[in-house]
Amino acid sequence: MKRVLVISDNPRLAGVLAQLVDEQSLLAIANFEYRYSAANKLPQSMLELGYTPIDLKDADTIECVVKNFDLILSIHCKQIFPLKVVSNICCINVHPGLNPYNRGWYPQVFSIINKMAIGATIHLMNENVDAGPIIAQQQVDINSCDTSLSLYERVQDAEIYLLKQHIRSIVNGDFGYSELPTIGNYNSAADFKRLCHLDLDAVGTLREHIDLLRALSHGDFLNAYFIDECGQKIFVKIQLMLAVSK
Ligand code: 0FX
Repeated sequence: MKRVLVISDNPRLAGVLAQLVDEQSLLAIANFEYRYSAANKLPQSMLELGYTPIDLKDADTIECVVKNFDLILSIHCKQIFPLKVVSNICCINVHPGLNPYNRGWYPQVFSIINKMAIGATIHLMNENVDAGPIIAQQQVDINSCDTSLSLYERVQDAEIYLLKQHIRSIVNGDFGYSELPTIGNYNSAADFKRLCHLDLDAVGTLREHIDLLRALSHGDFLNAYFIDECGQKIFVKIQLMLAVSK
């Protein structure tokens, strides 16, 4: 029996995985353990799914993981995997971006702005973030009325589609993969933070400005802001609505 460790901080995808393990009778070929990362400050929904915490920064934990598992599935994990883990065990990441474009932080945000392709990727993990060989990918179109939230929801739909198609072969270890065509580009948390601070004197087309605001509009998150003349921080988000044709 394969020993599989699933690490996720995303309740929607973790719920889908539980369903797939059941529907595809994966317990016949593997034992699964489920963990959320120690960086998750709001773990209630993960606890409800039966996940328990793991700290990938703890040396004893790392030793234990390397000894006890054959495969690790990272499904939106808030902690970076240590080198010792990725170099000793087969680690596979389900990522909300179309590698190698806009690897790293919140890919859909950057794709709305720089027009690089977006979608979902399942890939082998290596020492670089979102840079390992690709097992499967699905591209998602960007619509003119998308915000970060609406696009992210369709990217997650694509991740679910890929998981359904490939989970069995991944657990079995009989999947193919291909190297990245180029190393692409990478965005960090600091890059996202920089985008959020709006420059009221920025010069550009209205299209560019709308793209920036919709890229930073994601439900209730307070992302984009400017500082007014009194030094107050004012948050901004936009709503886009497709006209209903009569
Ligand atoms: O599941 P996930 O997309 O993120 C998780 C990890 O938290 C993240 O560290 C890791 N890089 C990723 C692969 O998996 O959920 P989230 O709630 O952290 O983010 C979802 C989206 O929400 C994100 O794409 C953009 C948006 N968002 C999130 C935060 C925290 C914002 O617009 N502003 C924010 O402050």
